Amino acid sequence: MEFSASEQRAMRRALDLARTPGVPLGPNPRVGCVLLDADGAEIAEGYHRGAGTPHAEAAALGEAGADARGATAVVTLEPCNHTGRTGPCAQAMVEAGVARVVFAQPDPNPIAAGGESTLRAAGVEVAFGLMEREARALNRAWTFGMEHHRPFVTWKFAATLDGRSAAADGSSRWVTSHPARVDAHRLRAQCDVMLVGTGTVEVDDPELTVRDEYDEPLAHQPLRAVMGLRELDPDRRIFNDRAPTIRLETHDPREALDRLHQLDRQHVFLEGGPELAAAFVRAGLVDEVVAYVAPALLGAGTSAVGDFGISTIADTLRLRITDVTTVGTAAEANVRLTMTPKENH
Ligand code: AOF
Ligand code: ZN
Repeated sequence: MEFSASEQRAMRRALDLARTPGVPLGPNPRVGCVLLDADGAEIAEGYHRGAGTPHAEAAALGEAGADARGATAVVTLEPCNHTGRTGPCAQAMVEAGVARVVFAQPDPNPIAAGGESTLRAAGVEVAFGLMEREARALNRAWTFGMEHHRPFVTWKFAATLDGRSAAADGSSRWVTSHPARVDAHRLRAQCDVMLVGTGTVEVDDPELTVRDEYDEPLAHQPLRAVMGLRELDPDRRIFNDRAPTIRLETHDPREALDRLHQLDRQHVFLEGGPELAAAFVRAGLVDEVVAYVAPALLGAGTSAVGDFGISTIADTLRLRITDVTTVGTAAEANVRLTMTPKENH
């Protein structure tokens, strides 16, 4: 499909708008929209500010008013076709007299999809696929959830060079450096649930809140979830009032993810311990691995992941590296490896 230079510029702007800091994550996607006049000049723009607020298209149409007649709408996501928390955007565009719609990503939400055909049926010209990769990346977890009917799972761990997350006596504070831990909090903040096993709650007593570099909790906290059947002391820090916490009383990762999906959660940050990680790996339910590796050796102690059923080298679970970054400097330098499970041939 053909896109003009002004449409390309507008899509870049729409992607930036969608990324506006402070927009709450999930359960809705991040969306941006720019309206252009017949000469390709910008008339109006809008972006989505979180569930229940107007969609990006509605915001832009509202700003444009009567000027929307004959305009080209450039949107990061296919305009919706449903009446949900707000009205259908495809219909609103038709009514406003929009002449052409360019969108990046087709809507993977079966309830909202169909905007393209509604627009075409009303005589609006439609083109899509412009910067689709960027748009999908912007709503990676949301898109994944729509397509797989479960949340995206990032398993994060911190380990020494020999893959250990705790010493032989159980002590684990700290394996990685302060900058690496601050970086992990930044990633936590991008998820909407942090998951640990009952064993980790008992042994490590993590608070599992998201904190800034001064160790102050952020205003918005993801949900905390504890998986497993063991009874837990209600005085554990994870049950404090700094963030909501739920219990997932199962040992089955699939069941836990189903439950989180029902709760509209899209991105699970799996934080340990080794048994929980092993259960997810064994079930094939890890979609991304983020490993913080410290240039340190323990020689004994608990490894980051427990036994998940591999006994011979030919069966090694191999991952593909998507990013390697050094976090911190000098004595505080650690390496962050981001990986995806490689399809076994
Ligand atoms: C958004 N913001 O800017 C656009 C969306 O929960 P609702 O009723 O507001 O509908 C959400 C669905 O609408 C969403 O899953 C997506 O398919 C579509 N488009 N959603 O939250 C927007 N354009
Ligand atoms: Zn809409």
